[in-house]
Order: sequence, then structure tokens, then C-alpha cells
Amino acid sequence: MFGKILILGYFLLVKSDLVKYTFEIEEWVVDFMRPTISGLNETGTLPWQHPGSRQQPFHIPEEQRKHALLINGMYPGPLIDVYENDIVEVTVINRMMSEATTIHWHGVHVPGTPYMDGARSVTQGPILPGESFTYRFTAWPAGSHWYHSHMDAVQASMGIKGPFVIKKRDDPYKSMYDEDIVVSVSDEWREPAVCLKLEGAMAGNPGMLICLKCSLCRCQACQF
Ligand SMILES: [Cu+2]
Repeated sequence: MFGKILILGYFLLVKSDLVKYTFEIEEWVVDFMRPTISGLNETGTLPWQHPGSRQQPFHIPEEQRKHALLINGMYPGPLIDVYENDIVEVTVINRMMSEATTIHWHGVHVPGTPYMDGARSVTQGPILPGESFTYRFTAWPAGSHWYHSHMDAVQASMGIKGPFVIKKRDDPYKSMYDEDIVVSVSDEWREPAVCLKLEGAMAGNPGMLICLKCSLCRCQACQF
């Protein structure tokens, strides 16, 4: 009886909001030297509603063109910003032409819903092109986490990744800062598929050396 009252008290005391996100994953051509763009332009619309807000592929020097896979046209993907114990609902819409995908919430334990972990072929089947899947899980524990494609390592390096911040509602350090800002830092390869899938998987590969000139792995053209 006492235990039941405790459990009831816990659910009455723990505040929890439902926070929803929509991730539309599409193929883009970006300038790998500066792939980051703002998700919203001055008019408050998203990039695909304003094609002019992105560089046209043919205006990007050929040696800098990168085939990217972006969430909502952004790189890195949109920030998930919630409080501990919130229910997070992310609807992933796969608009890629031929690639299946899943998203893994790295560092988030998804308590009670292991099938929401996003590990392809382990906790779920892949989300096929043209299909969608809604993840729904509890945000726990608090911390600075990230999410990334869990289809293969290449998709994350092509852009399907982003920051995931879970804050405590009663932050004991609240008085010590004015603003909380996320900075994402990442290596950037023009052709991650060449490094990770092709050369990386080849027998006798001498190592994952990146050509400083063209950013490809130990490329034959540059004889690096
Ligand atoms: Cu991970």
C-alpha cells in the first residue's frame, strides 16, 4: 500500500511535457567547406520553402561539392532541447531516393521502451524511402547528448546527426549562467562513403589517411 502511494506521488510530482519534432530527411548537394546553414531564414521559413536561401549545386566548385543527407535541410540537424522526463516524439520522414534509415538517441537510455533505441535490425527494421516512423520515449538522463543515423556510419558522416540536450527542471547551477548555447564540432569529409565504405573496407588498406588536398582518403589522383 505504502509503495503504491509512493509510486502515485512520484507521477504526481514529476512534471513531464510532450515535445514533438518532425525530421524530414532528404538528399542535398552542399559545399563541404561550409555545409552549415541556418534552419530558418529571415522570413522564418525553412530552406526547402525558399530554394534561393541555399547555394545552387552548380554554383559550388566541383571539388567542394558534397552529397549530403540532411534533416530539415540543416547541417548539423535540428537541436532537440527538452527537460528530463519529458516525452519526446520524433516523426522521421524518409524522403531519400533509395536509402533506408533509423535514428539512434546517443546517450539517452529510452527507459522502458528499448524498441525506440533506433538500432537498425536490432531494435527495429529500417525506415524505407517514402516511409515514416514515430519515435516516442522518455528523455533521460539529463546531459548533452546527440543523435545520429544508425543505418551505417556513412549516413551520420553525410549529415544525419545533431545535438540532443536534456535539462534538469531544477538546475542547481542555474544562477551561474545566463544562456545555454550548443556548439557542434565535427570532422568533415567530402566523400565519407569513400573512406568508410570503400577504402576502409578493402583488404590491405594502409589506413584511414585523409588527403589534405582533396579531402578524400589517400586518393590516387593526388598521390598523397
Ligand atoms: Cu551513438
